[in-house]
Amino acid sequence: MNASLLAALKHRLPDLKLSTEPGDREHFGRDWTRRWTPEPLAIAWPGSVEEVRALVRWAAESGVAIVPSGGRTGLSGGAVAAAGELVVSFDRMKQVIAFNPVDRTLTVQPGITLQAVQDAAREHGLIYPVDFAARGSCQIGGNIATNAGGIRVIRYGNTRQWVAGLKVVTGTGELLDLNRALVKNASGYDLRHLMIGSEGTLGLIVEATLLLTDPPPDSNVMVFAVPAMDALMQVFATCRAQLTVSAFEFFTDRALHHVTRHGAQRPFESDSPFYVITEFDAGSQAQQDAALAVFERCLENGWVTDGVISQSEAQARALWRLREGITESLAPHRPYKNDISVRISAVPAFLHDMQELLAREYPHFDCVWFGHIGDGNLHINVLRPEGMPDAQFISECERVTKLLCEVLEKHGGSISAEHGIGLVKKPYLDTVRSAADIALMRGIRGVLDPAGVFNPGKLFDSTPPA
Ligand code: 2HG
Ligand code: ZN
Repeated sequence: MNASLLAALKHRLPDLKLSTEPGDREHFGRDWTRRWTPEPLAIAWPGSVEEVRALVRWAAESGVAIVPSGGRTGLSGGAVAAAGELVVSFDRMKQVIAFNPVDRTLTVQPGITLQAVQDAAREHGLIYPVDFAARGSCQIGGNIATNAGGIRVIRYGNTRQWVAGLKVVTGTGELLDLNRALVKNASGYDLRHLMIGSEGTLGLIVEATLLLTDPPPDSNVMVFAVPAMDALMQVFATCRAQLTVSAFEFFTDRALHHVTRHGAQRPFESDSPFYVITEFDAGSQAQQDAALAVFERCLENGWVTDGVISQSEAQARALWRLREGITESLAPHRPYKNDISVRISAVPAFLHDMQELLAREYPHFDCVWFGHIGDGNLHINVLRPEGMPDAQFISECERVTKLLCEVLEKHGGSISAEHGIGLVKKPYLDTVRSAADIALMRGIRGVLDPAGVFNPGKLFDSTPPA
């Protein structure tokens, strides 16, 4: 069956680069979730928009599912191919197509890494401000498909804010040119925004025009030791009132424990239950003085017990490593990940309920908290206790995630802030989206992808549960 399908594909598209090598199937069939066994039919590397269109038409006619593949750094199983799908990788489509200095846009192919986009923007004296630790491996097509967030959302917003135009191939092989990078465009539904965050279920992004902006003034980084959970938001309010903040992140002593064992330098001699890291404009003496004043104010009020301000770019990078290195340092424990959000104003009450829930339900588990607290977005990683079988660990975590959904419901939050729903959070989608919402999403998916080719089984099932 597989052999005849692939023979038919090769016959239709003789120049398409394809592989069924076990190493490729293993590599391209999974993302960072590592929960599913990769079982793709094959990997395809189209080299042009026309090849993508032809490939999609063939898949729709042949009933073959497609898993769009970016850098596969996702944490929700959105890029997993565990059911005989054809993985479509954009590794061969990674060029900068154009830079427009007047529009201040960069037009790129989907397979370009975030790092390469940032570098290309800098070559023109501008920045692409979306940023996160996976920048070297993740691809812009995947960033857009998941509306990726990251560490500077507090200042610059999510990926959505930076997408001026998109070209997308739908499930019938049609090519849509969405918004034409216009600043103003009041000509009906903005389908570009429907594509952003659709997790590869509505179309394949084959080109994106990204907005760029001016680089910020020089910045500094401060890390504070915070003695109590309640003080976190006091520190945040003080920083935000006095400084131009571009990042405000937190992590706990457990996160520090893991990241320092993984090579990061301890910031302070003594321990603290919480830490925050903030990046702020420090181009002028007045801005630097303001940072010192923030530190003193927080110290006087007992909101922080220690602090360090970067004195060089190298030190800023070393401090960032404390936060950016956490995910990698936890990876050997194959954690169960939660990526949740509440409104910023709900963070203090939510933190209390969460702490209480986790202490009650996971007394013997190592739960590591960190994240973008300035955006109301927390990452809670539950580490797999040594020796606990996979199935037991997952079912234990899923039981607690159901309880977590109740807490989220109470505080009006979301089960996914920036990682997407994919396969991992699919069972909980209906706790944060209404039945009417999901029915509408299902309808939209059916219109754009009538044969159900794109990422079936991800986000929600194409037919409602009986
Ligand atoms: C981060 O903020 C990423 O570092 C990964 O979103 C979060 O590993 C995680 O849970
Ligand atoms: Zn994050």
